[in-house]
Formats: sequence, structure tokens, C-alpha cells
Amino acid sequence: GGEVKVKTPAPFVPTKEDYQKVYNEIARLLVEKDDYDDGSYGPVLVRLAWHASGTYDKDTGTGGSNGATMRFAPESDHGANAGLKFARDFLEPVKEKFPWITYSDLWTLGGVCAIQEMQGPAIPWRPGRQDMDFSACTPDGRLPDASKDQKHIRAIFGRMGFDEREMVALSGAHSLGRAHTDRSGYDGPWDFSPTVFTNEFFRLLVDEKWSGRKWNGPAQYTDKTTSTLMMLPTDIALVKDKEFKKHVERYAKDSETFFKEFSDVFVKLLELGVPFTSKAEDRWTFKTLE
Ligand code: ZEM
Repeated sequence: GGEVKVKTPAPFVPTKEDYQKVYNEIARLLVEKDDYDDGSYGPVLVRLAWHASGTYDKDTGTGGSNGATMRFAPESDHGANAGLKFARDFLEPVKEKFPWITYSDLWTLGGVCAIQEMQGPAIPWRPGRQDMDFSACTPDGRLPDASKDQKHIRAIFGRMGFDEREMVALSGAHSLGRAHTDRSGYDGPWDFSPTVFTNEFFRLLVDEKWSGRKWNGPAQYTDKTTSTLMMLPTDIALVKDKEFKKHVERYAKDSETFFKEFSDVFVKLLELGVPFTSKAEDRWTFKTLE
């Protein structure tokens, strides 16, 4: 037999240490590039990870973080994704430095890193997402609309497969960041520490008096004490609705429980629709920079 065996080089299989290097680079850039918004790209990175994942539809198995299809139109131009180019561009030099990571793994790892570096809970994570082309873009309208009520929240997050407790826990991410008039039309931060992950969003929802803001923009709420904070109609729906409110009160009282339940549901969000070959026990927890 004149068979010729050609030796192909072994493929590079990145280890936990390799992904920790990616994590460290994102964390380093978060410190270095502090001339943005309230001093951190962290919140917008969390929003990118969420919008990449929150397109999931459990009935068709479409959408979710697998694919990173927000790189392409029409998904990049969906109104809900306005401003997320800042987050994608922030991560581009990381992709250049570690070209072996997929965008879909990088965007979710960016969210994990941002939460941990902003003093949030540990978020166990595993790789395995594959990038897809524009033909896998999801239709517009899969992400929540802030002008709506509790029925809409249940419909949108129910489609992703979440229960009521998980819907409220996820909403606690609004302790981070702010709304921008040139992105969503809304304006302002939810709390006094928009670059630190806390349960403050829930405490303010319960303790503060919120009334409709008088301005030319879309209907939103403002706090009585300082008139500098804001809540979206969907945020206020969490205390208008009896079932949601139970969890809001639980998280307002008990930060540790919020951190634990948020971590569990954020892990679930980032894995929606991803065809992993690894097992859930194989998730890694990365070390923070400090
Ligand atoms: Zn948000 N979100 N979100 N969110 N969000 C904004 C900002 C941020 C809703 C929503 O319409 C808006 C979740 C759920 C829901 C973050 C994380 C998560 C903004 C402001 C709006 C309008 C955007 C702007 O103008 O820049 C609605 C209606 C939601 C559910 C009903 C979930 C779940 C999240 C993560 C787990 C974060 C971190 C921000 C801040 C972004 C930034 O740039 O500061």
C-alpha cells in the first residue's frame, strides 16, 4: 500500500489558563479605559452579553449567544442594540490579541469579567460557542421594550425559558450603568453607584418614592429625594406586580441571596441555545484582577 500519511499539526485547544489570560486582558482594559461614561465600560459590556443572549426562543431553538450575529445588519441596527457598538469595539483589540476565541465566547466572557470586576458575584463560565454569519440574525422585537408592563416582561422572558423569580433576579443588573438619550431615548442612572454591582436597584425600588418625570422624552420615573435617578416603566412594573414584588423585597433585604440567584440565572442566560459538548460541571470560575 502506497499510503502517504501526512502529519497535520495538532489543533490548539485552549485551556482554562488561556481563557484566564483573555479575562485578564479585558479586566486590564476596563481599568485602563476609564474615560467613558461613569468611568467604566463594565455596564455596557454586561448589556452586550445580555442582548447577545436574550434573543433566544425556546420553541424554535433560535437566537441566544451562539453565533454573535449582532456583528451584522440587520441585528446590529435593531433599536434595542443602539450603543452596543461601544462594547463590541472595546472588545476588538482583545479578539486581535487572542484570535482563537470566538466572538460569541468573547462577548459572554466580557459580561462575566465586567460583573466580577465591578464587585459582583462569581459567574461560572465555559467556552463552546461558534460564530455564525448574518443569515442566523434574529428578527427584531425579541428583546424587551421598556415602555411596556408586567405582561410583556412575562412574555419576553418566558419565551427564553425563565420563571418569575429569575426574571426579577436578572432585572437587578440595572444596578449598573445608565440610559442614554441618544441610544434608548431614556435618561439617567438607576442608582448612586452605577459601576458597582449591588442590590441597590431593589432597595431603591422599595424605599424610594417614584413619580413620572416631566420632560419631553419617553415616559420614565424619577426619585423624590434627589430627582437624579430613574426607573423605566418595566422596572416599576416589578413593584406593581404582586408576584414580582415578593422577589424585589427579598433581594432588597438580602444582598447575599440576590448575588447567588443572580449568578445562577446569568449563567443560564449566557448558555441559552448553546450546543455545548462539555458538561455543566466543567464550568470555570475565573480569578478577579485584584
Ligand atoms: Zn437593561 N436596559 N433592560 N437589562 N441594561 C438599559 C440599560 C442596561 C431593559 C431596557 O429597556 C434597558 C436587562 C433587562 C432590561 C442592562 C442590563 C440588563 C437601557 C438603557 C434600557 C432602555 C440603554 C441606553 O440608553 O444606553 C428592559 C426593558 C429590560 C427588561 C424588562 C437585563 C436582564 C440585563 C442584564 C442581565 C445594563 C447593564 C444596562 C446599562 C448599559 C449602559 O450602557 O450603561
